[in-house]
Amino acid sequence: MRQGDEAAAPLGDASRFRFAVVVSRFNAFVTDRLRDGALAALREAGARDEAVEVIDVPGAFEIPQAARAAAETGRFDAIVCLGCLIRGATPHFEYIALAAAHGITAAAGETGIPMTFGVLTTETREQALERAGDGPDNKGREAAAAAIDMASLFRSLAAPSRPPGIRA
Ligand code: INI
Repeated sequence: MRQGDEAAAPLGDASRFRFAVVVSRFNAFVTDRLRDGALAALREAGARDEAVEVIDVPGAFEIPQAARAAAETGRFDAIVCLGCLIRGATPHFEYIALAAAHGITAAAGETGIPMTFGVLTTETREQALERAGDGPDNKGREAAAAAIDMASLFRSLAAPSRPPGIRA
């Protein structure tokens, strides 16, 4: 079974965590839908409304800067990064896509706050919209689900005593 064929994986418990959702306004006809998918997943997983903060940035290039600044506040357990690059309309597609991916990776590594990647890179508008629909394949939802899992993992890794044995 390929990823994306199955029904939505069950969401973890988000009730004990705080999240930032960093959203690029560029291609907002897609990123609004990614944001809505992410917020719906967090709510469904039990996150309190006051524990979720949406941070808008102009474009995907600015996502890592805002994600890093959010992480440095110490207010968040995980950060969901959402954006959309469409190759046909973007001569410097590769530069921005790489800057976003590398920047988010570096920001997560250097701040110690998990960040998840919901930045679409597609050839066409249609492909982007397919990944931002109402169903389980919404990439904003997927990024939120990963953020819940990572927040939970980091909380358990930070716990002073952990039972011995192999973790799945
Ligand atoms: N930003 C995006 O998020 N997606 C795009 O497709 C895009 N295009 O087409 O250029 C884009 N550009 C803006 C960029 O991210 C910065 O906001 C801009 O260069 C200012 O720093």
